[in-house]
Amino acid sequence: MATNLTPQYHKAEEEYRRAQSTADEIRWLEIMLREMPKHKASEKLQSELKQKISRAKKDLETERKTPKSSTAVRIPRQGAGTAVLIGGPNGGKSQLLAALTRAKPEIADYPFTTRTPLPGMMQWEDVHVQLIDTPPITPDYMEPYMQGMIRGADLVLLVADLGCDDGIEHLQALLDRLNGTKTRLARQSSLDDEDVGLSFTQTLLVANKMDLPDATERLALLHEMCPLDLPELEVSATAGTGLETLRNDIYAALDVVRVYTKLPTRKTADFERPFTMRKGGTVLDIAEQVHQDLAANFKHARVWGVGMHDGSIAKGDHVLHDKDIVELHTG
Ligand SMILES: Nc1nc2c(ncn2[C@@H]2O[C@H](COP(=O)(O)OP(=O)(O)O)[C@@H](O)[C@H]2O)c(=O)[nH]1
Ligand SMILES: [Mg+2]
Repeated sequence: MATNLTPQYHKAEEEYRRAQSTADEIRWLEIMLREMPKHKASEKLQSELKQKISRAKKDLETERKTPKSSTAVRIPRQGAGTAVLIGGPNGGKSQLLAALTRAKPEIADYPFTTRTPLPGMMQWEDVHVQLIDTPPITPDYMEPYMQGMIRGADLVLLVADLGCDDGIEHLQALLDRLNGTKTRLARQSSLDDEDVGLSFTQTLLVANKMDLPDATERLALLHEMCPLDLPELEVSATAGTGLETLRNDIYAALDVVRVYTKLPTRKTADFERPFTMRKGGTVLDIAEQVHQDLAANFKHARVWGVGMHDGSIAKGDHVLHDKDIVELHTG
């Protein structure tokens, strides 16, 4: 793209992708338009954005005329990122949450044991990732809040049940169900350029119950019956196989770096509580996380880590790396 888009624009675009209501969509689209540099090269983008805003406003009007009961279920984001477990009934979503976190979901071999979303925190080295267990998606029913949960997540763990012959059918039904919405699964999170509100969330296919007989044959059949362009991992939630790799893959998919902060008055950094942010994030992004005032009054930082001589001075736009140590100075 020839247009130079600001970091604020990209942030607004990311929020727009996660938007869970039409009103939210409009809000972020308007910020994107405001942040867009106004010159010849961006005219096309500007007019596209204006069209999206006017279409979204029409949608909002229609929604207001046909009010639905409130459907949003919001679980506050916590940790380095959020991964949502979804799947048909009995695939082992709750078992996976129990195996990867300290949460204690109800696990049973009959459908709809899980009725409300349940979060748990998964540890990865010295950081935590939020996992959310959810009720099943079936041809007859999908909880109205599921779309918002998927859109808002950093990662979806699509759980396939390879322990029984119905597993493939369940998976196909779930995909059909989602294909009827503006919330879809894909290799990478993105927004559709043309279709307003069509949002893709990065997904990992978790082939579960690989300990059971015929699971391998069923997986081959799954590939044949519903070819998915998704990275995939074979696990057994009960036997524990593949779970270490799953942990690593979940963390890696978040694409974050850890940064430790150090007070100027202290000799060592606070290694207990790393801050995390998307790869490519800067010293100023960390300052904002630590405290608004710190970002507002930021003068410079000293950085220990990749490409920096110990404690050398860095500006706000210095890009940080995993395990860098930052000392923030205000003026
Ligand atoms: N053999 C085997 N059984 C599993 C595995 N994961 C889950 N289960 C069993 O499958 C049933 C459904 O599990 P649950 O986690 O409640 O499924 P959910 O409906 O997707 O949450 C329970 O009886 C689990 O013990 C697995 O990897 N192998
Ligand atoms: Mg469950």
